[in-house]
Amino acid sequence: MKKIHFIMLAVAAALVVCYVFSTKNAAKPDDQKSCDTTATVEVKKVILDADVVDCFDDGFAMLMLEKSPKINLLGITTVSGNSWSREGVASAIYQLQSIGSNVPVYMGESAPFRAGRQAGIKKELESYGLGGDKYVGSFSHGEPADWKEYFKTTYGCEPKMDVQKENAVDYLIKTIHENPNEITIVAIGPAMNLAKAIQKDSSIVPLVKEIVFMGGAFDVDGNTTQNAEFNIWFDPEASNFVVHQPFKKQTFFALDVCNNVKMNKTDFDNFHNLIQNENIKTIYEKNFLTGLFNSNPDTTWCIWDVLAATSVINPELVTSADTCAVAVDTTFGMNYGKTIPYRENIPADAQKGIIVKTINKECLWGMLSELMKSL
Ligand SMILES: [Ca+2]
Repeated sequence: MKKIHFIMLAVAAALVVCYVFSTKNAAKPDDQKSCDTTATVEVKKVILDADVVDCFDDGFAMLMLEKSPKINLLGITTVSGNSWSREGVASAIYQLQSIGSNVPVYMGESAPFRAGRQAGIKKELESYGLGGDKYVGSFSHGEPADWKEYFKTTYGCEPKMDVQKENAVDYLIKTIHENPNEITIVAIGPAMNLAKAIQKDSSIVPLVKEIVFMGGAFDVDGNTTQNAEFNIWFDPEASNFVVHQPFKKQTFFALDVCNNVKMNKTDFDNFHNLIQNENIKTIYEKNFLTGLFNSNPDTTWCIWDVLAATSVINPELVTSADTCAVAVDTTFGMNYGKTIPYRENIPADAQKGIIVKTINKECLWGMLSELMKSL
């Protein structure tokens, strides 16, 4: 009898496994068919650490990871950068609930490590910026006192889910320990959450499978100051601390590759036509890119974070990369936030980083089109 019970139990378990597997794959279309030759689907566990905004570029990076059958998106941790951390919570929750997702959202760090940064930002840019009134992300305005009020004001409705009670730093530590050597961190905002988590518990570093950054400008000019890219510039101290950690693998989608993958008005309009989801379509239309392309149809725009997300989903997207030791200049001045590639005379404490140089653009645009259709 016991043997029969065991066989019945085993058959039932196998059926459940088959059902779960087939349901997951049936629910999510194969969004990389055109450029994916991998026969076996390895489902990666991912935490997305982001300064979330609606649509391009963080928003679509998040939606791509959520929709991909190759990714198990465990959670979103918000951090200030493009948006304040509280604004990012609202944006993430709105976009996720719009596609029927309940991926949990954890509120993260607001302030960069250097005290008084926001108060002195005007003077800083006058001294070290590119000239004129340049983009400073959330430094341009005050942080809302309450994410729910911001949500209601911004989207005109109530959020369908709450932010998690646990903060982003503790969530990162707990989840990495619970999934040793399995977590890929996709870090597409400033590095405060990661730096704080490592400061609190450095034993998580060797347990991370891989960390993938959108950030830096290694062998090209910056986009916020002459030498610094925005994500790194927002908190150079946090970034420098994080890139010096002995991760198994750290990969950078820096301006070196992002500058060469630009969206034009035709791309933007094509994506607009593909989106069926009304909520996503509305925020897509409200995105500043609509005004930008309408006023200047010949302009082009980078899609930074989307490169990191698509390449985590499909690593074959990367067609060339350079490996060298990396660091961030934390000297307050012209080079504050500059990412440094060391190819000789390498400092003893510097870690290796993979700096992506080129990607398969055709494949990337195909993945984006598939995402728009699937929303
Ligand atoms: Ca970002």
